[in-house]
Amino acid sequence: MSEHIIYHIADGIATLTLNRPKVLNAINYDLLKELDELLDQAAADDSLRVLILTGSGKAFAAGADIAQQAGMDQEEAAKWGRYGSGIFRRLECFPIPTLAVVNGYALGGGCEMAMACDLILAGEKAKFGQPETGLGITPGFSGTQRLLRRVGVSKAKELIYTGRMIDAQEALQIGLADHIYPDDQLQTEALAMAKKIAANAPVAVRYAKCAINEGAQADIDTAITIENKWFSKCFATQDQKEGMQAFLEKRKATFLNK
Ligand code: CO8
Repeated sequence: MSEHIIYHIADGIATLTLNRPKVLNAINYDLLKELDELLDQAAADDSLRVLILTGSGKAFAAGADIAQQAGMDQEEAAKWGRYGSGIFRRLECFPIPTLAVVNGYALGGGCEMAMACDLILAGEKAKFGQPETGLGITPGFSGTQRLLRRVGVSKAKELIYTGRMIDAQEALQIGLADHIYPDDQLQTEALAMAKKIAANAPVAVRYAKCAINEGAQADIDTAITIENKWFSKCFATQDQKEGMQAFLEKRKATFLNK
């Protein structure tokens, strides 16, 4: 039974809602542990096509729990940073697509969690930032590394040095957020996108994620070879046969996830 995260499944879409609204969903050890366990559960569920991560109340997550970190020594901080980074890396490599649905503040560890998802869909009132330098620390859940990969080195440096909070519009403009929707339509639009993804061949979607994630870490020649591996593997699936046959027969494909 989860205490800090609400887990809901419908139509092949799992929604994880961070649920510590009184502290703006601040990320503590128990919440991360629950996230890890729920990822185990979701990974074992063959019926799932998309995973959505969102927050309850007025925040996605306003960062790691400052009260829990305040008394840490260097060794404890290293351990805590590795723990969070490990779970966020797991999220980044999660086999099915992940959508961060940012309904409010995504600060510090909250922004880092959103960046570990494939796409960031923001409500109009969403606010992003890495305010850690104002607390006397650097980002510690891989934010220095993922922010620079999303927005470029100098913009990442500016945001981290100043700790400046940015609104959804600016996040979209610099490539941190991928879409903005009116706040009251955010969850509906996110579900609509998840359903669109879920309607495509599940194996092909998973392989596409593998190709992009693996290729993003490689030089272009290696990356092209990586793509060829995943592309050709699709031709060993029934869904490739079905997808192409359905096109030729002018009917809707029925994918079997194999
Ligand atoms: N941790 C703990 N509690 C928090 C956090 C947080 N990150 N954010 C908000 N809260 C609590 C507040 O203390 C407050 O509690 P209480 O009601 O008991 O006083 C409650 O949530 C509501 O917050 P506010 O009253 O402050 O709400 P406002 O609407 O006035 O302000 C803000 C909203 C601007 C979001 C403000 O709460 C804020 O600045 N929060 C902190 C943001 C921040 O600095 N985040 C970074 C945290 S550090 C981090 O994420 C590092 C990640 C890597 C860790 C690895 C280390 C090794």
